[in-house]
Amino acid sequence: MIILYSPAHARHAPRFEMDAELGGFRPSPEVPARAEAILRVLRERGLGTAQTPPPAPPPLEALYEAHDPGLVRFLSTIRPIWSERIGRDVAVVPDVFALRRLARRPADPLRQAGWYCFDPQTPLLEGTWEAALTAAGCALEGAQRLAAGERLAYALCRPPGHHAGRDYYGGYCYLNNAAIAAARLRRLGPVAVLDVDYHHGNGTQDIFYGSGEVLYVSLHADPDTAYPCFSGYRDETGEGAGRGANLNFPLPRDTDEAGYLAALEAALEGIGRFRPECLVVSLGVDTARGDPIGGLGLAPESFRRLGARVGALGRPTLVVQEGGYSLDLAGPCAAWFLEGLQGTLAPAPPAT
Ligand code: SP5
Ligand code: ZN
Repeated sequence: MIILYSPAHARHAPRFEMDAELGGFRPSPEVPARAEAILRVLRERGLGTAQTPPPAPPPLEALYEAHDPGLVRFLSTIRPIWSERIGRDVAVVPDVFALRRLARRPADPLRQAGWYCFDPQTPLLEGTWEAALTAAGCALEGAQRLAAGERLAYALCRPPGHHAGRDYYGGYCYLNNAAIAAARLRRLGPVAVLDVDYHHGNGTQDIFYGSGEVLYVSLHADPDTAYPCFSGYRDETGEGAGRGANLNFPLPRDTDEAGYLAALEAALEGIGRFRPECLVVSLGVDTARGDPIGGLGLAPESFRRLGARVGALGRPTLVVQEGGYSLDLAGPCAAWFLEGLQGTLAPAPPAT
């Protein structure tokens, strides 16, 4: 299997995050060891090795398909400005956030942090931009491979992407890797994005909310009790040309494998009706039982059955890594999913 991975992800290594439930700081769960653990297990299981040389960063125009140039400019330039103004090297984390009702973007780059960022858990560190850019490059390269006729590619992206919107970032995400890939694939025909991360992909939903060419379908923990807390409800179904092209399946906290598979059937039915040319899967494995920040009732082997069901759609598929925070579980869960998917994703029918 094609595995797109860049060691540059390790340039982004957050150490702490603010945790409201704890009332203080705790070690960040979104660490370089996550991607390394996943890659190691894929290699051990013979699923493939990372491509060398690693994918190059994408051109800016590819980012602008999913993001506002103002966000891209902010992310790529703020670090030295921030350090210079504060007088030492500190993480870019805002302490005031715009609600964007009768609000306008401030001119001061330090104040812009609170305009673009929506939570205090997504620091901009010295290597963050480089890591985010190469993650987007991995996803985009995966899209190019599908465009060139491949049936399956896996982009081992880190940092993840699905919480990043057109003009905001947060939830450990800076650039929306899956959305950037989906925007590229849209040239081939209608695209479906299936998001199975524990958390609702508010960014991806938002980016394509008014688009009838990209269907967004998400299974996630009920936003009434889970991050990102303010979106992911069933009645969010798209707007304008995108009306009906957004499907949310919020799940109760105690959802087991049977409950999950039942929701997945409904999600796949929605995708089938849309008749996409190709599929992007936002693969978060933070749904695994025992994940430190998510966790539904899924065992590692459950992911093989999920993957097999998704593969049965029979469309060329790009899998993009999102969350999954247990260093022991993330590798096996991703591997099972990809094995299941590969097993049922039939080779392309011969051209006639
Ligand atoms: C890509 C992705 O999975 N982003 C998730 C970002 C979640 N950040 C907020 C986590 C807060 C979790 N607090 C729960 C503590 C559990 N004991
Ligand atoms: Zn997640």
